Amino acid sequence: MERKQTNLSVSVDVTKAKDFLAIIDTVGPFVCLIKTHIDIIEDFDSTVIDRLQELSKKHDFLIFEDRKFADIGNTVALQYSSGVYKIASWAHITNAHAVPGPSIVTGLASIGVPLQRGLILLAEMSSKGALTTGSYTEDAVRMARARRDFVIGFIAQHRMETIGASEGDDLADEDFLVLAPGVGLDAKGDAMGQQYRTPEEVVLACGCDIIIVGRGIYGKSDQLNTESVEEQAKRYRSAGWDAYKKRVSLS
Ligand code: 5BU
Repeated sequence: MERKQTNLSVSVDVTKAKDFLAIIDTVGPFVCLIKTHIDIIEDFDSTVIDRLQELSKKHDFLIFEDRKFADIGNTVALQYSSGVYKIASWAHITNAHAVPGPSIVTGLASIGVPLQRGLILLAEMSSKGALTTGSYTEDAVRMARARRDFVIGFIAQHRMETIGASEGDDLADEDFLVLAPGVGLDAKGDAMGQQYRTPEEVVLACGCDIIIVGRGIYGKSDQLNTESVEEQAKRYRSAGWDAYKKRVSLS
């Protein structure tokens, strides 16, 4: 983030490998992180991963597969390491629901720690009516604190620092990343329950670190317009980074 002066992560939710790679090559210079849903690519084969890894080196960004694991430890270890996608072999970061309890982190860590991967826990979701509130969020934060060798942060809508802390907990050196999806400068939501807030609200008012932006950058049209993608990436990058600089100058 510091090296490239950006806290923008682009979520590349398109179904054709060609569009997927074209968007990443276009936004690459402006992001710290590319977020993928690799299972929505219709013409997937292993060359897509080779190319994605090349782009990660070319543009200096990390890869985050938004897999949202949610099963028992043994199953998630298999899903993370094996199958068609072999996520652990290429995704620097992945994420998991807290719903199965600490065993999901144990299962994923058995694969991810030896590969120096990082895990994000879902503490709060952006969708309307999400059940990730109150004691659920607190327990997700406690699960993260218990595995700081592997859990590097949260998907959340607010800073999580003091949430779920008990008296006597030493939080002084705690520095979890907070990644916020549901970010848009032009729309307030979509027709399927997504809710958008601006980078200013998310980063400055609520203390999140990284903004995750999908359709705000590449729109919905079938025709990819790389000029407009580049323009939007620059726009979100400066909105996100300005809000971040303001926040750190206040703290
Ligand atoms: P959008 O096009 O900016 O709405 O895409 C948001 C992306 O973030 C999309 O890939 C979702 O799967 C992802 N997401 C989210 O929107 N909200 C959440 O709480 C989580 C992930 Br977790």
